[in-house]
Amino acid sequence: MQNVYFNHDGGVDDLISLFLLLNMENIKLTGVSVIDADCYIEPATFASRKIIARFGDGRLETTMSKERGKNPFPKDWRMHAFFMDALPILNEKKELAPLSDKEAYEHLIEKVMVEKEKTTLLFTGPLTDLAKAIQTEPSIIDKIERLVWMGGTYRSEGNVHEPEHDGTAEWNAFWDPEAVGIVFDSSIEISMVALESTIQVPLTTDIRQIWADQREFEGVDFLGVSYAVVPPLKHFVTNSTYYLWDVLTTASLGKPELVKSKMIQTGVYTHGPAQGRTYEMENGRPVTVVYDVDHDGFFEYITSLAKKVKA
Ligand code: AGV
Ligand code: CA
Repeated sequence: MQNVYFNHDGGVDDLISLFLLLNMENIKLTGVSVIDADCYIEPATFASRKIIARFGDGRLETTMSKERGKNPFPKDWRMHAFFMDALPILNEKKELAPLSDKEAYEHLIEKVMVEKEKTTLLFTGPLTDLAKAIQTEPSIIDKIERLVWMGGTYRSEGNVHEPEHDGTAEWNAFWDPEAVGIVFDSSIEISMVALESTIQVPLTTDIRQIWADQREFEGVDFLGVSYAVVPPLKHFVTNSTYYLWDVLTTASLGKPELVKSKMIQTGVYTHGPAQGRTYEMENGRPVTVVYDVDHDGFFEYITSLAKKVKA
Protein backbone atom coordinates (compact mmCIF):
# COMPACT_ATOMS: atom_id res chain seq x y z
CA MET A 1 0.00 0.00 0.00
CA GLN A 2 1.39 3.40 -0.85
CA ASN A 3 0.10 6.63 0.67
CA VAL A 4 -0.90 9.13 -1.99
CA TYR A 5 -1.98 12.75 -1.54
CA PHE A 6 -3.72 14.12 -4.65
CA ASN A 7 -3.77 17.79 -5.69
CA HIS A 8 -5.63 18.53 -8.93
CA ASP A 9 -7.24 21.32 -10.89
CA GLY A 10 -10.66 19.94 -11.76
CA GLY A 11 -10.37 19.19 -15.50
CA VAL A 12 -12.07 16.14 -17.00
CA ASP A 13 -8.84 14.15 -16.79
CA ASP A 14 -8.13 15.37 -13.24
CA LEU A 15 -11.54 14.15 -12.04
CA ILE A 16 -11.25 10.87 -13.95
CA SER A 17 -7.85 10.45 -12.29
CA LEU A 18 -9.55 10.74 -8.90
CA PHE A 19 -12.12 8.14 -9.94
CA LEU A 20 -9.38 5.73 -11.08
CA LEU A 21 -7.26 6.25 -7.94
CA LEU A 22 -10.24 5.23 -5.83
CA ASN A 23 -10.34 1.96 -7.76
CA MET A 24 -6.64 1.11 -7.43
CA GLU A 25 -5.93 -1.62 -4.93
CA ASN A 26 -2.31 -0.68 -4.20
CA ILE A 27 -3.04 2.92 -3.23
CA LYS A 28 -4.27 4.57 -0.05
CA LEU A 29 -5.50 8.10 -0.75
CA THR A 30 -4.86 10.30 2.28
CA GLY A 31 -6.32 13.59 1.05
CA VAL A 32 -7.48 15.55 -1.99
CA SER A 33 -7.12 19.23 -2.76
CA VAL A 34 -8.43 21.29 -5.64
CA ILE A 35 -6.81 24.39 -7.12
CA ASP A 36 -8.60 27.06 -9.14
CA ALA A 37 -6.48 26.65 -12.29
CA ASP A 38 -7.96 24.71 -15.27
CA CYS A 39 -11.42 24.73 -13.63
CA TYR A 40 -13.87 26.77 -11.57
CA ILE A 41 -13.15 25.68 -8.06
CA GLU A 42 -16.69 25.33 -6.69
CA PRO A 43 -18.01 22.80 -9.22
CA ALA A 44 -14.61 21.06 -9.28
CA THR A 45 -14.68 20.64 -5.50
CA PHE A 46 -18.29 19.43 -5.50
CA ALA A 47 -17.51 16.98 -8.31
CA SER A 48 -14.54 15.63 -6.32
CA ARG A 49 -16.64 15.12 -3.20
CA LYS A 50 -19.36 13.41 -5.21
CA ILE A 51 -16.88 11.09 -6.94
CA ILE A 52 -15.42 10.11 -3.55
CA ALA A 53 -18.86 9.56 -2.03
CA ARG A 54 -20.00 7.42 -4.95
CA PHE A 55 -16.89 5.41 -5.80
CA GLY A 56 -14.59 5.59 -2.79
CA ASP A 57 -14.15 5.88 0.94
CA GLY A 58 -16.76 8.41 2.00
CA ARG A 59 -14.52 9.67 4.82
CA LEU A 60 -11.75 10.95 2.54
CA GLU A 61 -11.45 14.75 2.84
CA THR A 62 -11.32 17.26 0.01
CA THR A 63 -10.18 20.85 0.43
CA MET A 64 -10.01 24.01 -1.67
CA SER A 65 -6.89 25.97 -2.47
CA LYS A 66 -6.97 29.75 -2.19
CA GLU A 67 -3.93 30.19 -4.45
CA ARG A 68 -4.03 32.18 -7.70
CA GLY A 69 -1.71 31.81 -10.68
CA LYS A 70 0.21 34.22 -12.88
CA ASN A 71 -1.40 33.15 -16.17
CA PRO A 72 -5.10 32.19 -16.13
CA PHE A 73 -6.44 29.22 -18.09
CA PRO A 74 -8.89 29.80 -20.98
CA LYS A 75 -12.49 30.03 -19.78
CA ASP A 76 -13.73 27.38 -22.24
CA TRP A 77 -11.55 24.76 -20.59
CA ARG A 78 -12.39 25.89 -17.06
CA MET A 79 -16.11 25.43 -17.82
CA HIS A 80 -15.71 21.62 -18.04
CA ALA A 81 -15.94 21.42 -14.24
CA PHE A 82 -19.59 22.54 -14.38
CA PHE A 83 -20.39 19.71 -16.77
CA MET A 84 -18.68 17.14 -14.56
CA ASP A 85 -20.41 18.37 -11.41
CA ALA A 86 -23.81 18.16 -13.11
CA LEU A 87 -23.51 14.55 -14.37
CA PRO A 88 -26.56 12.54 -13.23
CA ILE A 89 -24.36 9.64 -12.09
CA LEU A 90 -22.75 11.98 -9.52
CA ASN A 91 -26.05 13.40 -8.33
CA GLU A 92 -28.27 10.37 -8.06
CA LYS A 93 -27.52 9.59 -4.42
CA LYS A 94 -27.11 13.17 -3.14
CA GLU A 95 -24.03 12.16 -1.16
CA LEU A 96 -21.01 14.40 -0.52
CA ALA A 97 -17.72 13.32 1.01
CA PRO A 98 -16.41 15.76 3.67
CA LEU A 99 -14.93 19.17 2.94
CA SER A 100 -12.05 20.41 5.10
CA ASP A 101 -11.91 24.12 5.93
CA LYS A 102 -8.10 24.12 5.77
CA GLU A 103 -6.27 25.75 2.89
CA ALA A 104 -4.80 23.23 0.48
CA TYR A 105 -1.17 23.79 1.49
CA GLU A 106 -2.08 23.35 5.20
CA HIS A 107 -4.15 20.26 4.42
CA LEU A 108 -1.24 18.80 2.46
CA ILE A 109 1.18 19.41 5.34
CA GLU A 110 -1.24 17.89 7.86
CA LYS A 111 -1.98 14.78 5.82
CA VAL A 112 1.70 14.13 5.07
CA MET A 113 2.87 14.71 8.65
CA VAL A 114 0.20 12.58 10.31
CA GLU A 115 1.12 9.40 8.39
CA LYS A 116 3.77 7.12 9.82
CA GLU A 117 5.05 6.12 6.38
CA LYS A 118 6.09 8.48 3.61
CA THR A 119 3.56 9.86 1.14
CA THR A 120 3.73 10.08 -2.66
CA LEU A 121 2.39 13.38 -3.95
CA LEU A 122 0.37 13.30 -7.15
CA PHE A 123 -0.09 16.73 -8.77
CA THR A 124 -2.07 17.01 -11.99
CA GLY A 125 -2.23 20.80 -12.08
CA PRO A 126 0.15 23.62 -11.16
CA LEU A 127 2.62 23.20 -8.28
CA THR A 128 1.49 26.30 -6.35
CA ASP A 129 0.19 24.52 -3.24
CA LEU A 130 3.27 22.35 -2.96
CA ALA A 131 5.58 25.37 -3.29
CA LYS A 132 3.69 27.09 -0.47
CA ALA A 133 3.73 23.95 1.69
CA ILE A 134 7.49 23.48 1.46
CA GLN A 135 8.11 27.15 2.16
CA THR A 136 5.80 27.02 5.20
CA GLU A 137 6.94 23.66 6.57
CA PRO A 138 10.28 22.54 5.06
CA SER A 139 10.35 19.44 7.28
CA ILE A 140 7.62 17.78 5.16
CA ILE A 141 10.29 17.06 2.55
CA ASP A 142 11.63 14.17 4.64
CA LYS A 143 8.19 12.61 4.65
CA ILE A 144 7.60 12.82 0.91
CA GLU A 145 8.41 9.65 -1.01
CA ARG A 146 8.41 11.51 -4.33
CA LEU A 147 6.38 13.92 -6.41
CA VAL A 148 4.64 12.60 -9.51
CA TRP A 149 3.72 15.63 -11.59
CA MET A 150 1.87 16.12 -14.88
CA GLY A 151 3.65 19.14 -16.21
CA GLY A 152 6.48 20.56 -18.27
CA THR A 153 7.99 19.43 -21.54
CA TYR A 154 11.46 19.06 -23.07
CA ARG A 155 10.13 19.19 -26.60
CA SER A 156 10.62 22.39 -28.56
CA GLU A 157 6.85 22.87 -28.68
CA GLY A 158 4.69 23.25 -25.60
CA ASN A 159 0.89 23.57 -25.47
CA VAL A 160 0.51 27.24 -24.50
CA HIS A 161 -0.77 29.40 -27.34
CA GLU A 162 -1.17 32.79 -25.71
CA PRO A 163 -0.22 36.37 -26.55
CA GLU A 164 3.27 37.41 -25.41
CA HIS A 165 4.38 33.79 -25.02
CA ASP A 166 6.69 31.86 -27.36
CA GLY A 167 4.73 28.58 -27.18
CA THR A 168 7.47 26.51 -25.53
CA ALA A 169 5.79 25.88 -22.16
CA GLU A 170 3.29 23.33 -20.90
CA TRP A 171 0.19 24.87 -19.27
CA ASN A 172 0.55 23.61 -15.68
CA ALA A 173 4.05 25.07 -15.55
CA PHE A 174 2.93 28.28 -17.30
CA TRP A 175 0.09 28.96 -14.82
CA ASP A 176 2.63 29.41 -12.01
CA PRO A 177 6.22 29.24 -13.28
CA GLU A 178 7.70 30.43 -9.98
CA ALA A 179 6.14 27.49 -8.12
CA VAL A 180 7.98 25.13 -10.49
CA GLY A 181 11.21 26.99 -9.65
CA ILE A 182 10.60 26.61 -5.90
CA VAL A 183 9.85 22.88 -6.18
CA PHE A 184 12.87 22.34 -8.46
CA ASP A 185 15.03 24.08 -5.83
CA SER A 186 13.91 21.60 -3.14
CA SER A 187 15.40 18.13 -2.66
CA ILE A 188 12.14 16.26 -3.38
CA GLU A 189 12.50 13.38 -5.83
CA ILE A 190 10.48 14.30 -8.93
CA SER A 191 8.90 12.13 -11.65
CA MET A 192 7.46 14.22 -14.46
CA VAL A 193 4.90 13.03 -16.94
CA ALA A 194 5.58 15.66 -19.56
CA LEU A 195 4.11 16.25 -23.02
CA GLU A 196 6.57 13.80 -24.64
CA SER A 197 4.55 10.91 -23.27
CA THR A 198 1.07 12.43 -23.05
CA ILE A 199 1.02 13.20 -26.79
CA GLN A 200 1.08 9.42 -27.31
CA VAL A 201 -2.36 9.10 -25.68
CA PRO A 202 -4.76 11.48 -27.45
CA LEU A 203 -8.50 11.05 -27.09
CA THR A 204 -9.65 9.55 -30.39
CA THR A 205 -12.95 8.28 -31.77
CA ASP A 206 -11.57 4.70 -31.55
CA ILE A 207 -11.03 5.07 -27.82
CA ARG A 208 -14.50 6.54 -27.46
CA GLN A 209 -15.92 3.51 -29.26
CA ILE A 210 -14.15 1.10 -26.87
CA TRP A 211 -15.87 2.84 -23.98
CA ALA A 212 -19.24 3.03 -25.75
CA ASP A 213 -19.07 -0.71 -26.46
CA GLN A 214 -18.70 -1.45 -22.75
CA ARG A 215 -21.11 1.04 -21.31
CA GLU A 216 -22.98 -1.68 -19.46
CA PHE A 217 -20.26 -1.18 -16.86
CA GLU A 218 -21.23 1.92 -14.93
CA GLY A 219 -17.58 2.98 -14.51
CA VAL A 220 -16.87 2.70 -18.26
CA ASP A 221 -20.02 4.69 -19.05
CA PHE A 222 -18.74 7.35 -16.62
CA LEU A 223 -15.47 7.53 -18.61
CA GLY A 224 -17.29 7.82 -21.93
CA VAL A 225 -19.78 10.43 -20.77
CA SER A 226 -17.07 12.53 -19.07
CA TYR A 227 -14.88 12.63 -22.16
CA ALA A 228 -17.89 13.51 -24.32
CA VAL A 229 -17.44 17.18 -23.37
CA VAL A 230 -14.07 17.46 -25.15
CA PRO A 231 -13.26 17.11 -28.87
CA PRO A 232 -11.41 14.03 -30.16
CA LEU A 233 -8.29 14.16 -32.32
CA LYS A 234 -9.49 13.53 -35.87
CA HIS A 235 -7.86 15.61 -38.61
CA PHE A 236 -5.08 17.58 -36.95
CA VAL A 237 -4.03 18.86 -33.54
CA THR A 238 -5.67 22.12 -32.41
CA ASN A 239 -5.56 24.10 -29.18
CA SER A 240 -8.53 22.13 -27.86
CA THR A 241 -7.25 18.64 -28.73
CA TYR A 242 -7.54 16.53 -25.63
CA TYR A 243 -4.94 14.05 -24.42
CA LEU A 244 -5.15 11.80 -21.37
CA TRP A 245 -2.44 13.89 -19.68
CA ASP A 246 -3.42 13.45 -16.02
CA VAL A 247 -4.86 9.98 -16.42
CA LEU A 248 -1.54 8.76 -17.84
CA THR A 249 0.23 10.35 -14.86
CA THR A 250 -2.13 8.61 -12.45
CA ALA A 251 -1.80 5.30 -14.29
CA SER A 252 2.01 5.56 -14.10
CA LEU A 253 1.60 5.54 -10.32
CA GLY A 254 -0.75 2.57 -10.22
CA LYS A 255 1.12 0.54 -12.85
CA PRO A 256 4.70 1.83 -13.34
CA GLU A 257 5.58 -0.81 -15.96
CA LEU A 258 3.34 1.02 -18.48
CA VAL A 259 5.90 3.80 -18.92
CA LYS A 260 9.59 4.34 -19.68
CA SER A 261 11.52 7.12 -17.98
CA LYS A 262 14.90 8.78 -18.26
CA MET A 263 16.89 11.17 -16.10
CA ILE A 264 17.16 14.79 -17.23
CA GLN A 265 18.93 17.71 -15.59
CA THR A 266 16.59 20.64 -15.75
CA GLY A 267 15.90 24.28 -15.15
CA VAL A 268 12.76 26.41 -15.64
CA TYR A 269 12.19 29.93 -16.98
CA THR A 270 10.16 31.91 -14.47
CA HIS A 271 9.80 35.17 -16.42
CA GLY A 272 9.59 36.50 -19.96
CA PRO A 273 8.19 35.03 -23.18
CA ALA A 274 9.34 31.47 -22.38
CA GLN A 275 7.98 31.52 -18.82
CA GLY A 276 7.01 28.06 -17.65
CA ARG A 277 9.36 26.38 -20.12
CA THR A 278 11.35 23.52 -18.57
CA TYR A 279 14.69 22.94 -20.31
CA GLU A 280 17.64 20.61 -20.16
CA MET A 281 20.86 22.05 -18.76
CA GLU A 282 24.16 20.65 -17.58
CA ASN A 283 24.36 20.40 -13.79
CA GLY A 284 20.68 21.24 -13.57
CA ARG A 285 18.15 19.77 -11.18
CA PRO A 286 17.80 16.02 -11.79
CA VAL A 287 14.27 14.80 -12.55
CA THR A 288 12.89 11.60 -14.03
CA VAL A 289 10.85 12.22 -17.17
CA VAL A 290 8.45 9.74 -18.74
CA TYR A 291 9.17 9.66 -22.49
CA ASP A 292 7.31 6.57 -23.69
CA VAL A 293 4.11 4.70 -22.88
CA ASP A 294 2.59 1.35 -23.77
CA HIS A 295 -0.45 2.89 -25.52
CA ASP A 296 -2.69 -0.19 -25.63
CA GLY A 297 -1.64 -1.39 -22.17
CA PHE A 298 -2.51 2.03 -20.78
CA PHE A 299 -6.03 2.09 -22.23
CA GLU A 300 -6.62 -1.51 -21.16
CA TYR A 301 -5.50 -0.69 -17.63
CA ILE A 302 -7.75 2.34 -17.15
CA THR A 303 -10.73 0.62 -18.76
CA SER A 304 -10.22 -2.41 -16.51
CA LEU A 305 -10.17 -0.15 -13.43
CA ALA A 306 -13.41 1.47 -14.59
CA LYS A 307 -14.95 -1.97 -15.19
CA LYS A 308 -14.73 -2.70 -11.49
CA VAL A 309 -17.76 -0.45 -11.16
CA LYS A 310 -20.77 -2.37 -12.42
CA ALA A 311 -24.26 -0.96 -12.68
O1 AGV B 1 -1.38 20.78 -20.06
C1 AGV B 1 -2.13 19.72 -19.66
C2 AGV B 1 -2.94 20.00 -18.40
C3 AGV B 1 -3.38 18.70 -17.74
O2 AGV B 1 -3.18 18.73 -16.34
N1 AGV B 1 -4.23 20.75 -18.59
C4 AGV B 1 -5.21 19.72 -18.94
C5 AGV B 1 -4.86 18.51 -18.11
O3 AGV B 1 -5.72 18.45 -16.97
C6 AGV B 1 -4.24 21.98 -19.38
C7 AGV B 1 -4.64 21.89 -20.82
C8 AGV B 1 -3.83 21.91 -21.94
N2 AGV B 1 -4.58 21.84 -23.08
C9 AGV B 1 -5.90 21.74 -22.70
C10 AGV B 1 -5.96 21.77 -21.29
C11 AGV B 1 -7.13 21.61 -23.43
N3 AGV B 1 -7.15 21.55 -24.77
N4 AGV B 1 -8.27 21.52 -22.73
C12 AGV B 1 -8.26 21.57 -21.38
N5 AGV B 1 -7.14 21.70 -20.63
CA1 CA C 1 -5.01 19.02 -14.78
